[in-house]
Amino acid sequence: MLDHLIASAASFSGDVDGLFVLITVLVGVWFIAAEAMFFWLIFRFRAKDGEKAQYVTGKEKHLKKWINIPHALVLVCDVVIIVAAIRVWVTIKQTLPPADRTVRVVAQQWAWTFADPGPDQKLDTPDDIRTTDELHVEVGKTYHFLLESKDVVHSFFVPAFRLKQDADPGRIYTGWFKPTKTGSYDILCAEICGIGHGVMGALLVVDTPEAFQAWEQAHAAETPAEAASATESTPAPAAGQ
Ligand SMILES: [Cu+2]
Repeated sequence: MLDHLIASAASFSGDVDGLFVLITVLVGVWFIAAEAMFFWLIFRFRAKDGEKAQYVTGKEKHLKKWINIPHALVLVCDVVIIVAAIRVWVTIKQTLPPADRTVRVVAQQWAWTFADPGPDQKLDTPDDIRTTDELHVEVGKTYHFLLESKDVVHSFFVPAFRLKQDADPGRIYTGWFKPTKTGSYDILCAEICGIGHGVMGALLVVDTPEAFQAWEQAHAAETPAEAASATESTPAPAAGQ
């Protein structure tokens, strides 16, 4: 709905935009009504020659309705906003649709590192594809992310997905998203986390299935070699220790 301002690239980003528009319209209507009433009263009851000013307390019944009726209507609007907000919250935060793929997202001062499960689709295996400041995902697939922080509180923020989740050290948060539009989108840190907070950005690349497969093959090919050479250079623990 707001994708002419900022790309809307996840299955739930339209829900967040809908909520944003709903709140803006409801608050906007009341703002305009209140300001219009305010200026009309100023104009209508402005100082006039021969007319004495009067003090109106608003306590009389016929005046009180000007407070009570708008008050009740504003409360109805509040309930509408709360119900709509809870529905979106449940979709994004309380629901975990089955994953096609699970990635790990690690925040630290001041970078993002990612682990894609690689061809075997399992994390923490030798064919994992580890990247820094760039996450590749496939369009139309449901992803789970396991979000953690190595040091302080960060926040995983993908504006195009309308997704934001704090990362606290010592905890692993599981969340989800489903990219719906290919392209490159920003990943930002949305929690002040030190001097490098402002430059703690990364790129989220939503690939077509073909492009993702090509990326996976290219990187999975180089990762086991690196892993193998790393294993070779690590001295084997001495027997008995
Ligand atoms: Cu941060």
